[in-house]
Amino acid sequence: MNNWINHIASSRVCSELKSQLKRDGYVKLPVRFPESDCKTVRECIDAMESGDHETHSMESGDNEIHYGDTEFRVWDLEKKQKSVARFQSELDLYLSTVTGRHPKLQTTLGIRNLAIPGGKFREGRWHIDSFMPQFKAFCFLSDVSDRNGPLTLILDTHVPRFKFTQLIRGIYFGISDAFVGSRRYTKLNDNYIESLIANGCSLKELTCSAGDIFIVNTSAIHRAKPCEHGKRYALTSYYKSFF
Ligand SMILES: O=C(O)CCC(=O)C(=O)O
Ligand SMILES: [Fe+2]
Repeated sequence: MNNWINHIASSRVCSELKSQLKRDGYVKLPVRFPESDCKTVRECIDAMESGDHETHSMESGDNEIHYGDTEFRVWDLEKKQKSVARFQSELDLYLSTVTGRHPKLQTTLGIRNLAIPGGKFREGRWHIDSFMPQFKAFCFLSDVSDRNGPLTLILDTHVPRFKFTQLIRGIYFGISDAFVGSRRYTKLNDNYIESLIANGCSLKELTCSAGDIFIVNTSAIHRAKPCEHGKRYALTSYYKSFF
């Protein structure tokens, strides 16, 4: 066990974490997932992808592949892999202590991104997960540089004023959503993102070391930056609203 609970020092730390999340739309936790566990889970995700489920006592199914073969996703990993189950119960306990609430986990996604073939699959990645605040924990299982696909946020796009302005401009929802069967905000136009940047919005790439954990309000505009080199592995914990 990592005994993260011992790290929850004071109510001062808890309120700093909460106010950073509110202000910036993300916060890095002062606890980490140990490297030996990161390695076990990386190997597990690789084994799932190659169909070697027996070795890692995994079930098949629940897997997805996107962007050619470069993004592999496995859902409900907390139900299938012991280190992930332990990670998730410690994280839940940690977050309930920090927030004073009981964040309800929906699922833990394991994800692996490989370098994209030259020029392909770069566009159409920016989105928000929901209009209302939504919180996810991202635990990166490998070092993340600006070249292997950092989670990237557009700062200050989680604040209500920004969101309502985009709502009124018809950026997030459109009448056609009803016919198309998906919301406009699930795929934002790359030219729109460029116009935000030209108007002074800043990007924040969450580069980090293996084992680092972030809580992110994914109602901010974000994407996984296309991976140019190497690989990136992460666990993503989906929560019902908290904080
Ligand atoms: O994997 C990532 O870096 C981000 C993916 C994403 O958009 C999400 O989990 O909401
Ligand atoms: Fe997302």
